[in-house]
Amino acid sequence: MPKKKCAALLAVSTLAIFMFLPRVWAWEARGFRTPESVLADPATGYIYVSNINGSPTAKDGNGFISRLNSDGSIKELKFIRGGGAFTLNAPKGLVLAGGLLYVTDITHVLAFNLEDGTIAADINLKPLGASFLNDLAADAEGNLYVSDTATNSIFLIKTAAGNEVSLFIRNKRLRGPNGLAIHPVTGDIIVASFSGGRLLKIKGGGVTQLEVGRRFENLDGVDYDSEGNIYFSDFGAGVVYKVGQNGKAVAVDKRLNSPADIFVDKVNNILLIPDFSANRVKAIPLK
Ligand SMILES: [Ca+2]
Repeated sequence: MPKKKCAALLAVSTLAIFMFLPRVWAWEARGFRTPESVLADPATGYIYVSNINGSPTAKDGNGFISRLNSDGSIKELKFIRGGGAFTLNAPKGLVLAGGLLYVTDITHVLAFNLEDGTIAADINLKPLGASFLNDLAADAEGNLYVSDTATNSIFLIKTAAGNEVSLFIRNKRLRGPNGLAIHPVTGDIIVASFSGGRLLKIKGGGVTQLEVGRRFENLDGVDYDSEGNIYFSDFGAGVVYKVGQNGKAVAVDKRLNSPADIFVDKVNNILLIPDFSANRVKAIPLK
């Protein structure tokens, strides 16, 4: 084959390969300290990771939040850290609402400005009986739902009403409520039960089971993709599952130590997984 023709063919085939590759490659970021939760900001592409750094219950003042670029490279390992105006002990669940980054920290929920990481609010839920706050979910009205794994409770913070706090539900059937998500169609609150190993649904003040085939070990994170499929993590088993339209749970990644509060990045169509005891965050392109 003539050299020129060969080069042209090579160029065309290379282009074809790139056209059929997913837009975002799988990546793995390391160097975290007990990463619990992750989210990507659709406006900027930045990824935020909460680092407990030590025991999930220790009031040790050493927790921090990392900021990553969208390719998984670490921009600032300790973008937000305590000291001075506020304390971060064991930051866990993350959610964006009203342009702020909210994070749970044992008995408090703190809000931060995304640009510079400065504090915007420090909400104390201890007077309502909070003892082990875990995940957060936000609805379109700026209501934040906050799980308390230790007291089988979910608290409500109305950000549009000056961060007014109340008890949303306390029910033994929640069995260690951990991850929270809001159903994209029905608006029901979906709960990952850590002790019960089930996905649950809160509707009309009652708790029902979401049928996904079987009981799991210790469920932690839960989220939806843009097609309404559920993803959830089994912290105890080291597996992340997807539940498709047929209602069956299928493993997406089995090679994890302890996947915690996962996140579906709907802009880039990737699944972000904080692997708690492995001190890493994995990104997996979704099909
Ligand atoms: Ca800590």
